Amino acid sequence: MPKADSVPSLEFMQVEAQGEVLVVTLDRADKRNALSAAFIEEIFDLFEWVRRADSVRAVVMRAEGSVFCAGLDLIEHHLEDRSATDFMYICRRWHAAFDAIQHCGKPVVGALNGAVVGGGLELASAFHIRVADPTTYFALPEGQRGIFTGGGATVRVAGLVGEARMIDMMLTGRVYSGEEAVSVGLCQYLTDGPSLDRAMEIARTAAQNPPLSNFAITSGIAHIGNMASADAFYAEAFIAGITNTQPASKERLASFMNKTAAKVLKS
Ligand code: 1HE
Repeated sequence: MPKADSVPSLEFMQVEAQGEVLVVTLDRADKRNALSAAFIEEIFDLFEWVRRADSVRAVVMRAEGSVFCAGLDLIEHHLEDRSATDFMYICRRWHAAFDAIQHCGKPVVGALNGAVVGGGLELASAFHIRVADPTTYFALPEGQRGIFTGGGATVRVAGLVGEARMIDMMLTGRVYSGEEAVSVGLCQYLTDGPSLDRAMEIARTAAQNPPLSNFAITSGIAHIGNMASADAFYAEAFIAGITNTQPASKERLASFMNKTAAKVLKS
């Protein structure tokens, strides 16, 4: 695979490298960052690039404006008057784009604010870590809109909150926020101030891990989750065989043996 050259040209996002952390900003605030078909293609292209960019060790995704992401561009969808086959193809592109995020090999941290709804939650559920602020709320309004999730929620959101909660969210439009959102698994962190500061801290911390370890953690666990236990144990051993014998792990283990490595202490 060729190394990454320049960042692909972007209409709906901005990117800025802050050291080893790439900050990606959803930049369609006038439409509440609704995801049009072209926006989804851009996400796919950007994360295919992230995967190859050695200079990027972690990603933070944030949004411009008061809403993280309002999901599917409902107006485009309505005006396009798509056939079932057309929309199946659109969903497959969403799956490809969000898979490109989840499996880019680098930790992706969401700095969330405002509504994270419908396809916006499908996007956020492809991140490895979600940080919410006091304005953040999560919902799946598909039932009310007379549609169904098509961007991977049946796998990723059900994986986070469980099938029963997801069905409730879709049938009733139930909204989760604050500590409740943390407790049901929609996000791992809730901040008093802007979620971006905490997301950057988390991304910088994760960026210090060896790239191969981060690749294994961000991709391996999700893949293993799809396997029967005997295969899962085998795959775990295989991943650990490669990761736990890498040069970067040998250096770190030597520094533990020499008592120069940090201990694991209660904070
Ligand atoms: C949009 C969209 C959109 C806003 N598609 N244009 N998603 C939803 O059901 C959520 C729909 N949106 C909302 O409920 C509200 O817009 C929000 C709560 C997110 C934000 O409210 P607010 O008052 O800040 O903004 P607004 O006045 O409603 O919208 C501002 C503009 O954004 C307006 O455009 P304008 O040209 O009239 O200024 C809106 O039309 C536009 N806008 N949301 C298109 N979603 C793969 S299947 C996935 C299935 C789903 O994602 S279902 C969930 C869809």
